[in-house]
Amino acid sequence: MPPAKIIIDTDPAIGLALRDIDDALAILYLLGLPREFEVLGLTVVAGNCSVREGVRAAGGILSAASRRDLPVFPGSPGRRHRAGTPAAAFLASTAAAHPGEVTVLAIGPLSNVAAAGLLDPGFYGNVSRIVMMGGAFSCSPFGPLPLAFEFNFFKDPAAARGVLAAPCDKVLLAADLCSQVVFTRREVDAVRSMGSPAARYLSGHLERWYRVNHVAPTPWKGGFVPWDAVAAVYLRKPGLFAGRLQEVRLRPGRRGTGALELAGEGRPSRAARGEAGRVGTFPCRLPESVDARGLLEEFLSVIEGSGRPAA
Ligand SMILES: [Ca+2]
Repeated sequence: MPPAKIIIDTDPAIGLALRDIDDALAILYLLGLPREFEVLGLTVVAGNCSVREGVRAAGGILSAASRRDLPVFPGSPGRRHRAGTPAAAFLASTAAAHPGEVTVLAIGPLSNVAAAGLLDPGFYGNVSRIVMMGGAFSCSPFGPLPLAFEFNFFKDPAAARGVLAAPCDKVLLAADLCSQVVFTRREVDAVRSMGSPAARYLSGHLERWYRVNHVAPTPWKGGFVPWDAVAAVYLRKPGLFAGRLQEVRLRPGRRGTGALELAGEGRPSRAARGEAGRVGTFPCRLPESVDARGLLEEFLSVIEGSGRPAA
């Protein structure tokens, strides 16, 4: 079988102080599997970093994987997703050139993906599916508050809504699911002991990010959540996840926070009733639990070979 075509839409911030490194983990994982995944290019969106910072970080990640041949396209600089970016044009034209074949792995705010949908009304019909990391049902990085929050959807709620409403197959890896996986001292040390180019590149970044999280008041103890890498592993090992197709919506009145709810959950608020026609519910495949140990082992086994020349 030929490798599956993928575009990774990303906000890679690795190398910037106190910023998450999870996009780099996801990208290096997939680039470590060239027989299974053909990464056609990276599209960069503002989120964890500016577009300019993200393009620079993407270059470093591709160098670590010996894949500087891959194109990187700058995309939307912020909340107002603009159709006229190189990233949106690449997403739309590539999907159109390979109808039904391209998976979009969206691991940043959804501005670029939404922009591609505006640029080409056929975009969502052309993609194979959109696998996105975003939204939260009850999870919050701010400790034990009853306040669901998720960064990717928070950064561009209009784009999130647009992509959730897209008429194509969608897989939603929400923060609640991803936070079942914690990258601990054990995994940091495992990467440090590896000799692959990807592992050597990641080792210092993992150590720093681990230490930042060790003192941060997050609800997950003993390490950090490798958010985007969870979504990347889903592409190869969906069997590690359990879930089903569900009707999802942005929580009425809280649409700017990335808070989600399942359709029919709870009693509709006055705001929800008033907005019923506009709030909408959207079918998404929704993994709800994951074999965290199996996922980490899978991730480590691929990183151990990532960036080595193909045999
Ligand atoms: Ca990201």
